[in-house]
Amino acid sequence: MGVVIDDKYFDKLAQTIIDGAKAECVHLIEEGLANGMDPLDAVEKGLSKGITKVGDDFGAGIFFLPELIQAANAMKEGVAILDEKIKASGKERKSLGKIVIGTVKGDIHDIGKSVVSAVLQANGYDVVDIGIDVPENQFIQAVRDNNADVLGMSTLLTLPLEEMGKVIEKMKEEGLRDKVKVIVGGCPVTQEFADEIDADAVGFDAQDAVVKVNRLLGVE
Ligand code: B1M
Repeated sequence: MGVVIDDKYFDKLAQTIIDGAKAECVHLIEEGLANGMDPLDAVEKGLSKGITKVGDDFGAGIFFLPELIQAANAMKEGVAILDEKIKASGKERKSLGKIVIGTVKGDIHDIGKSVVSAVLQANGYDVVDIGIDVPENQFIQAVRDNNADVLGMSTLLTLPLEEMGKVIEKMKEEGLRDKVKVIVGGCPVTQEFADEIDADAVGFDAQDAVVKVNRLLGVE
């Protein structure tokens, strides 16, 4: 009998992240994909649920840094396989626009940003992912070098939030702000904060990022 991809299957996937069980995580992903599992569902209904629980337990002092790192390693390995599938699921078509994306200076979280990159790519955008801990000048340089339509900035940490505002101010000084749309995202980013720093949009998850970018660029 074939494997059934249902909520129970996604719960099992989530549990591999909580357990930091990389090999089991990869096994379940490969088995799921072979049985028709949607790769974005696997991220959102499976892996993300697991890592959110780990994050909550870490915040509550139940889990410590070694467990967080082990869970993140399992998550990263799983997401890498799924990102490739998500990108490949995009239909071949003319690029809808160019997006430079990165995680701001002071922050090394890259999983969410990578998922957002993959989903934007699958939806027809040309994405230049410039990585993590990206300083202001590197964002500006990448926007210029790539003639970007949109700049995307991510952070999961409260302290580096101010970096997003600094990049936007720099864009204004360099005469880039009117030419390039800006979307920000990550768990501490709110609509109020986006308005405050003069960003054009906030993405609350990967699919929402696509909706917002489509809207910013007038894509139907
Ligand atoms: Co860190 N961490 N972490 N961590 N970590 C959080 C963010 C935290 C909330 C955990 C907690 O305390 N409960 C907390 C932040 C507290 C705060 O500042 N408010 C925290 C902390 C404190 C830290 C350290 C400081 C811990 C320490 O060293 N003492 C340290 C930071 C070091 C640094 O960056 N300078 C640290 C380190 C790490 C690891 C390296 C172990 C690992 C990251 C591994 C990696 O990325 N390669 C890690 C992890 C895994 C987490 C949690 C558990 C999960 C993050 C994740 O990958 N989520 C996280 C708790 C949590 O989020 N619940 C936590 C899954 C991912 C798919 O979702 O990233 O939210 P997410 O992305 C989503 C949306 O936010 C949105 O779409 C994505 C897809 O749906 N989105 C965008 C994100 N960016 C977007 C951009 C957009 C649009 C949408 O447009 C451009």
